[in-house]
Amino acid sequence: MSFLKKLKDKFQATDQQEEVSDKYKEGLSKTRKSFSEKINDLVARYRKVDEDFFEDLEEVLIAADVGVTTVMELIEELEMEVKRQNIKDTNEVKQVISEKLVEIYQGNDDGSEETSLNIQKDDLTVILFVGVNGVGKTTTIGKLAHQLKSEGKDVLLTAGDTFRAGAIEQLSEWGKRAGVDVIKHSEGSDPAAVIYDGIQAAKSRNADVLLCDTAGRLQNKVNLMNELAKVKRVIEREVPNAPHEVLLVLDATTGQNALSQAKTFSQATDVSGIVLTKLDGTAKGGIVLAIRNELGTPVKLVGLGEKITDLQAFDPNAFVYGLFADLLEEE
Ligand SMILES: Nc1nc2c(ncn2[C@@H]2O[C@H](COP(=O)(O)OP(=O)(O)OP(=O)(O)O)[C@@H](O)[C@H]2O)c(=O)[nH]1
Ligand SMILES: [Mg+2]
Repeated sequence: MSFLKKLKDKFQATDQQEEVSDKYKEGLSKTRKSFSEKINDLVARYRKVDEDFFEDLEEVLIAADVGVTTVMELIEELEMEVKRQNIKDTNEVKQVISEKLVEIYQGNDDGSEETSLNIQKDDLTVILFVGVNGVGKTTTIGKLAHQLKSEGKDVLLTAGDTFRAGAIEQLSEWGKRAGVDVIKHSEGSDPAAVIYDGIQAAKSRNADVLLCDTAGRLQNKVNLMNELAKVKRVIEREVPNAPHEVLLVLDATTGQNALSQAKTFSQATDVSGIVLTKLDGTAKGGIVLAIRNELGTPVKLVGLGEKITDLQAFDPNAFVYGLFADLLEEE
């Protein structure tokens, strides 16, 4: 059975799986449309798999923001695989591309272990969200709070962005929507002190998860990085082995710029995972692969829309299925 057919079967096996793949399909519709149009166009133009075909394929992948380094690797592997399987027909290459995309993402293991959030079973889990302004930190916290709460977890939020006017209010609004409490101080107060209070509140209430919002912009970048380091030290001091996750939020619509943000933040703080937001807003969803492959940091969550339910645990298979779903219908 072909790889894509296997994916299709997997995502139609249960209602739950189908719901996940529908979310991905919907969120990735812009990328899929542009991607499958181009791939179909390629396959129609080239009957034979030759060097020119690969050159054009390279361009399609680069245009989808897969990232030059990743594309080079991918093309090289595709060429080898095509030779190994003695593939002549360009139509058959679609299968190999989809298979290799999942492989590139997962490396050698099945990848499921490292994409899941490090949530403690019996103790408090502290998750710190970092990222430049406007990428979707606060929104993601609201969505995740909703998700964790619906799994029966006791969730608390803390408003560590005391810099931007309206930031505390915005988090409070998300707290209301998700039905969870928010620990906050007034605008302009010390973020580390708010986070400290959040931790004490979480401990005294026996909360399961504390989600910490932070500012995306301060007077300058050095201040921001220093502040994040300070906040992190407070968390480390107050809760053993915390923060359990430092999630760097990146906006998929900013393309390769997201990669350079990731490098800056990784230098200042140990980023344990990436949240890639606004995948629904771009035709260049290939950035997921570039991030995974070039930074080596796992993408743990993806934002596929603005609604409270539009956050998904990252699943490379669902992602690739979301990209190729149209090509599959035509077979
Ligand atoms: N389409 C779409 N929009 C999103 C997604 N995630 C966040 N947004 C939007 O992005 C905008 C910025 O989101 P915020 O959550 O305020 O971003 P932030 O990182 O907290 O920004 P600062 O507080 O300024 O640092 C909002 O309009 C959100 O609705 C997503 O997955 N898809
Ligand atoms: Mg915010």
